[in-house]
Amino acid sequence: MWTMEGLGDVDVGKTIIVFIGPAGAGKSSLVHAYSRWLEELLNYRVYKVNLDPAAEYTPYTPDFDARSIVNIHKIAIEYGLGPNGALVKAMDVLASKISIIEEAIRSIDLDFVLVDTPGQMEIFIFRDIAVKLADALRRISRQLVVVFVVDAEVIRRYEDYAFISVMSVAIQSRLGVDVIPIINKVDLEPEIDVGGDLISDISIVTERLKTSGVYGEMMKSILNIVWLYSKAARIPKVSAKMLDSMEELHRIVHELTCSCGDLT
Ligand SMILES: Nc1nc2c(ncn2[C@@H]2O[C@H](COP(=O)(O)OP(=O)(O)OP(=O)(O)O)[C@@H](O)[C@H]2O)c(=O)[nH]1
Ligand SMILES: [Mg+2]
Repeated sequence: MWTMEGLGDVDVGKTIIVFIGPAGAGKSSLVHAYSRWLEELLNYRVYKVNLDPAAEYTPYTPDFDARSIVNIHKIAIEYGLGPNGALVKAMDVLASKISIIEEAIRSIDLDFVLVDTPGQMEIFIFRDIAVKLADALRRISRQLVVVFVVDAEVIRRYEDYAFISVMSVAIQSRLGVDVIPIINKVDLEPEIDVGGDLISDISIVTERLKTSGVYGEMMKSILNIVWLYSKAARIPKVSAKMLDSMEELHRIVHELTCSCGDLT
């Protein structure tokens, strides 16, 4: 432990990775796959956090589980809410109990903490919980990144790549945390040729955008700004199912958290 001005005690040993992404993109599967890869291949000790109170099933066994402090079924009945309303309420209850989550993560002495978030990404990201969680995690460790998981089946055009790049930077600016976009389920789309290595040259992406006119110009301008500020200059293409390219994800996580820096 060491002290950094304004942040109090900061644990330099713990790397925290928060998985955010649209419903069904593979966040929980990635927490499972990446934790297994870290544990079995590199002998790291990994703490798994489930922050989805509505999860019926997780492929991994959570070490900390939001379902132990928020009961979404009780909330739905008590407040007379439907599934989305109950999840919004559950997220707000969770935000009010952030100190419990913070204390649980702070107190464990492990190498990695992987945090799984709810499928309804907008309910997480647009509520207080996301900002409070980022603040709490920053107090615990400065080795903190968000992985923004997108399904390979929705990345078909360079415009789609542009969209996820913009989303990543938007999440980065809301949470104040570096964001790594990743494309999951590449086993279903092995021929995908958008993203990956090509994006290390922004001009390739902007040249291949098909959108013309004012929206095309807007997209190019936005991409150039995004390029200036995005932290990860590559988008790893992985498969949680096949445990494919976990090392590529790990390399980018390491580059962003170790202050050693080559992101190109
Ligand atoms: N083919 C393939 N399927 C995958 C992969 N990763 C996840 N899946 C499948 O995609 C579905 C959704 O995966 P989850 O891990 O539950 O995704 P999630 O983002 O946690 O979903 P929610 O929390 O419900 O939003 C499941 O049926 C997974 O088995 C992958 O790399 N390849
Ligand atoms: Mg999930």
